[in-house]
Amino acid sequence: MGYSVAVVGATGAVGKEMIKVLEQRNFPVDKIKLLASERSAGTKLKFRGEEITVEKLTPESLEGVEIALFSAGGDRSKQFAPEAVKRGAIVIDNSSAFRMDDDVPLVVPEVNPEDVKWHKGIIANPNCSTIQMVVALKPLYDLSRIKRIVVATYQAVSGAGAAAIEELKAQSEAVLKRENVPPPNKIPKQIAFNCVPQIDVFFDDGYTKEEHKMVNETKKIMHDPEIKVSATCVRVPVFIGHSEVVNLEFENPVSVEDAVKVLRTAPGVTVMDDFKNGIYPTPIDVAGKDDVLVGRIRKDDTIKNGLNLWIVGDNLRKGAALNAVQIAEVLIKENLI
Ligand code: A2P
Ligand code: 11C
Repeated sequence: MGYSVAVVGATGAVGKEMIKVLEQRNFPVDKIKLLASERSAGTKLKFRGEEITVEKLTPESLEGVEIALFSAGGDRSKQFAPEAVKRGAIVIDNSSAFRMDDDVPLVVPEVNPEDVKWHKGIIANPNCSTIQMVVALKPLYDLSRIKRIVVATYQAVSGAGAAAIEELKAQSEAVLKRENVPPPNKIPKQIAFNCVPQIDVFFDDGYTKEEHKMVNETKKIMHDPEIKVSATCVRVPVFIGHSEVVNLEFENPVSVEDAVKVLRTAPGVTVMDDFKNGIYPTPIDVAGKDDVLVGRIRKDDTIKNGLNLWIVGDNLRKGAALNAVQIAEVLIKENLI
């Protein structure tokens, strides 16, 4: 038996990946609805070889849907997720609209799958940079509580959506052809051949919204409000794959050997760490992969119980579409749908 599934934001960078992941994982879909804005209504996208017409997202378009995967931006989620729930759907929402609500679970299946049980219609999918970090940190946290995380990210443009991918392409072509570079639009400064230390808007404390998300979401997913997180988020000219430099301070000593050992068997993690042979992951290695790749695992001798790591994840896949579909799979496994 399958389910009636809707992908909301089906024409976007994450929405398209959701369709692909549903196909690739053979998710039990009986009926699929592909919803987007009026601009895309009438266009066709393929699902399992069949052409499906994209419909305009309206409250009525959500009628009969059992599982709704939302990735059409926070405003659409705020407006339409309650409409889907009212009509009997469970919403898995990739936006930041509900993530910090007390009655909405924020779930990464490798870390806190049990939280799906208390959902009240909406389950939030965390931010991509948070997801890949906690997938790699949970097995280490289980060795010894992590007291403090200092993270710097190197985030791909696809995190800012399909238009940002086009922005990097167009700007890069213009630079190489020595033409006028199209002005910044989705990314606040020129991203071609550049790095931009601003993702999303600034808050009054000088940190960006993306940095706040990494702090707050990590505490909620890890069930540890005391964990200290200091984040700096940077956009880099990469199409797919977020990278993170992560410095950890543990309560008790954790050796490099123990960290590698536990990460080698951790769900959703692949260790690529052999510096003597030049082995470590890069975004190109992770694009299209399900696992988070971890390398450069080494001791930080400047603090008590410190480790440094390099974590790379496909932001559209584990960072968004795959994690959302995995949440739906947990719901099915737990008979919650
Ligand atoms: P559309 O392609 O019709 O604009 P991305 O994150 O890659 O920019 O994608 C955003 C997704 O959200 C797209 O599928 C986009 O549809 C969808 N979207 C944007 N605005 C709306 C809206 N007002 N109603 C429904 N879907 C929307
Ligand atoms: C980026 N992490 O790379 C952002 C995109 O809260 O889901 C995801 C925003 C979010 O731009």
